Amino acid sequence: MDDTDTYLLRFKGYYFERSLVDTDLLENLEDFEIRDDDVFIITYPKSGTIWTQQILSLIYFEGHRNKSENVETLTRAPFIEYNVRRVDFSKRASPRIFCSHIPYYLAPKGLKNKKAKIVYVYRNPKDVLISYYYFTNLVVSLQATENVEQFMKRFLDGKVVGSLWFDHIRGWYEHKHDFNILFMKYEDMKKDLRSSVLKLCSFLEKELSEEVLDVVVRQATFQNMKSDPQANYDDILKDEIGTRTDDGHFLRKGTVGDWKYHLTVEQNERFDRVFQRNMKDFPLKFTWDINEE
Ligand code: PPS
Repeated sequence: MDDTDTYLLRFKGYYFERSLVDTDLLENLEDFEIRDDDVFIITYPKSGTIWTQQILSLIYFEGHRNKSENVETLTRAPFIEYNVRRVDFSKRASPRIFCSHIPYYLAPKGLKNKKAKIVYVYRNPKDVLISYYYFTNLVVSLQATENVEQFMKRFLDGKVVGSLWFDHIRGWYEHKHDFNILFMKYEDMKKDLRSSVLKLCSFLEKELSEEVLDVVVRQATFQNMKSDPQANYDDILKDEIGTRTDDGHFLRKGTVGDWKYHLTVEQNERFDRVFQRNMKDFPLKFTWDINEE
């Protein structure tokens, strides 16, 4: 473990959130016991993690859909590295859903037998940047910055939880053949949630009736999640993570292209140059604007 930062903990070249990370788990991550029917949601921060947690919780658990069980998505689909509730994962019933921001090279080796499934959700990095800027200013466990410029420098230096966005997505994509992995794009989910849920169901080998599918789609919209205490993380934010102000939310805006209201022309061009340098020849295409085809 490297001790260089108040907010960040560097482990094997990757930054974790210091105050929340389970360091024992990190040391033993490679040997974390994987079951064949485990499902992992893997993301770079601010790319649609809690949205996907909610979708999978709705797909898998009837008690989540009809709210007969009062269980939050974080309990249905806990982070492995941020096990804030100190759950004994080995005692969880199957199928287990987990989520994580880990890079491909820290993945438990049991994921490489390609039985357990991974859903990797990605989002255009300019929206990630803006979402992350607001989030780091909101939660006490992350370092605040004075303006977008300051945060953008950190982000492009990879001096944030999740390290460099470019490395995260490239790493997982270029090693996709080592895993049983589906790539989902945030903007596609936004554009057509129903088709995205169907795509997920097909990968997860879950067949839902039309009525159940309707319920999943309805309960996974931004508006419904925002007002749903089971899904919106508001209590977790307030009681377990801690915020600097009272008016911030995990579910902030949930749109595509918010970066246009925040980046100056110069910042945008600078971002584009770094993006081109890092992502040229990268096969996945990104959606920067909701009006794009
Ligand atoms: S975290 O902290 O890494 O777990 O954050 P993460 O959940 O990955 O990302 C948070 C952003 O996802 C948006 N979000 C949604 N967008 C559209 N529809 C739904 N249902 C939804 N749920 C969460 C959330 O609003 C954050 O994006 P911003 O742009 O900040 O609003």
